[in-house]
Amino acid sequence: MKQFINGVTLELMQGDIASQKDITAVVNAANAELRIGGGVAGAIHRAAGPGLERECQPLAPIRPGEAVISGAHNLPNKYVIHCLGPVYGVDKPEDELLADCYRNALNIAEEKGIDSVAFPAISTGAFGYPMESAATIALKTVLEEAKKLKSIKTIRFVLFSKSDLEVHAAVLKGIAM
Ligand code: AR6
Repeated sequence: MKQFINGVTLELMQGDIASQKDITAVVNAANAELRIGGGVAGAIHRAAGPGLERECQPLAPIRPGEAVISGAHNLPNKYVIHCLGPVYGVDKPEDELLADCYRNALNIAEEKGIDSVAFPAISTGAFGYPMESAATIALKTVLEEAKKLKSIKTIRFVLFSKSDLEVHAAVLKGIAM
């Protein structure tokens, strides 16, 4: 599914965030320590190799809502943007902290002149954020930010399961109407 806003293409697809060959910066659903973990962080660090963790150590720890950028090492991308999502029910206000992740990631990408960014569904795995609420925040934030973007031309959401993709597609349709 694709949508065009202000010269930016917003794409929703099912897939693995660690194998987005045509994307300049992939976003990591990180832990505060920027270490290898499970889920997205595990997939990204395994594909990138140990150099990614080494490069990230001076940047850690990060706070919920914060984003930092590193090289992509053995990933097929140029950069990784690491975002710490809120733990649902713990880090408050969780809706604002989740929106901050998307906003801060896009701002960092703009500062670097990056043309394409791929996001996973931050906080919806180990951190327990309900998929539909998280999708609404993520997509609304990205649509709002898209109006101001200059260098970014493609924003892709890479969702792990078919049902996660369907939830995002339904939410996007609801927002776009
Ligand atoms: N590609 C795309 N999406 C994925 C992938 C993948 N390879 N693997 C999982 N997902 P999570 P969080 C989906 O747990 O909730 C880690 O251990 C997954 O189904 O990766 O922000 C870190 O070390 C879910 O929908 O991130 C942190 O401690 C979404 O990506 C903590 O988990 C996010 O799941 C971060 O938790």
